[in-house]
Amino acid sequence: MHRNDRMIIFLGIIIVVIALVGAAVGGSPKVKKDGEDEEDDYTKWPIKDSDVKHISGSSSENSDETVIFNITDKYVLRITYELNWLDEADTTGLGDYTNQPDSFNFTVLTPWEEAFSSDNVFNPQGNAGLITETIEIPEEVIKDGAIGEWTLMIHCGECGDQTPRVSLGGYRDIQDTGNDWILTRYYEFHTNN
Ligand SMILES: [Ca+2]
Ligand SMILES: [Ca+2]
Repeated sequence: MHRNDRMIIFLGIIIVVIALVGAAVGGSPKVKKDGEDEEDDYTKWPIKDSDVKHISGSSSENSDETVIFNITDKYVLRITYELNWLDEADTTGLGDYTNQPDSFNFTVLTPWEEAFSSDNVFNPQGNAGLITETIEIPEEVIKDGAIGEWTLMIHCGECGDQTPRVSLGGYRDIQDTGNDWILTRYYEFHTNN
């Protein structure tokens, strides 16, 4: 073997050793460690309440409306959606009517494409209706799974008509064709800001 060949092999070995030492000391393993620290530490960060968002709308009897909320925060723990509606007042005057209850339900489609459906709820006669759904974010998607679009499908079901309190005089039901509503959203998340 020539002296030059030995020198080339020697330099080659030196380069490989430098590369291996460099990878062990710095480079990608260090970046991964930072990521792991953040994953471990977020549970120690304070829990903050998000702002409260309201969207109002209106539904016809037996129809669906879609509402989209966006989230940009990481480490969301749980998110709550509330649907409120107040059936129109009983009609008085020429006749005396009772406005029978209306019904609603809603389905939440998460950014990780899981669906949660509420019960179908009738408002108590003469009082506001309320449906509350709180979704706990699964641990495997807690880092950033809540980021993105949350789709709410609001279903207005049967709407009870205004019925005469006394059926004398030929009074007929007054049709109730739907209802206005307010959808509210808020959530809790860990943050170090
Ligand atoms: Ca009604
Ligand atoms: Ca109504």
